[in-house]
Amino acid sequence: MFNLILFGPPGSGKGTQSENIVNTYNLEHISTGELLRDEVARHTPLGVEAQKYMDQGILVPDEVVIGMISSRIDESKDARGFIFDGFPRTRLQAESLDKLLEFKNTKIDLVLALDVSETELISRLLGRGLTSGRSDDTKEVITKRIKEYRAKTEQVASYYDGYGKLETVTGNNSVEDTFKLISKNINKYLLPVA
Ligand code: B4P
Repeated sequence: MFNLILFGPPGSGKGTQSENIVNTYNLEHISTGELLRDEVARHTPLGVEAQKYMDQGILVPDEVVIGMISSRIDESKDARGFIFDGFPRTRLQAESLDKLLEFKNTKIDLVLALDVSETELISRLLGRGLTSGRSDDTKEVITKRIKEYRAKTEQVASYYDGYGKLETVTGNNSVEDTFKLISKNINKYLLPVA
């Protein structure tokens, strides 16, 4: 099993690149953003709670997200591996994920961090906001999300760097060029299926 964390600020292209990785390496994609948006759309109690945070651009409480991840992993027992997209976003989430995977006799192999300038992030998210209908893609909320990232999420990179698992790639260029850099790193662990 090969487990990858795709890491980076809001709008760095985690969701976009996850699609390419799934198609090339046949890994199971787990996006906490998508899981939460699905709960919101279905008006579940978890979704109603999560929406309050997401609409303001702040992180949903750790315990909500961690419980959700555990059940999602259990749904795909025969997976070749997982891509964790947008998770972990706090040090506590990272420690919990490590414990959870250890319990399931597996581990994180690689953390790929997408490095993108702040001007580019804002421009991409504002662009997406024109069509996405997402309540968190407005100027005010985007600024708040980037602030949350700097305050709570950035430290997750140094946590994994401490275990020698972190690789940083530039994500400022085109989707195709960024994917080439990502593939170069994944190929050291896993061969493409197609
Ligand atoms: P997420 O859904 O994870 O959203 P994101 O960070 O905005 O997206 P991403 O980096 O995947 O960008 P994308 O590929 O879409 O989180 C949303 C909210 O959910 C959070 O604010 C938080 O409240 C909550 N949440 C999620 N996970 C949580 C957790 N673990 N704990 C607590 N709360 C949590 O790309 C963005 C845009 O850029 C797209 O329009 C795309 O087309 C474009 N783009 C991508 N790559 C490009 C490139 N190379 N060139 C040009 N454009 C590009």
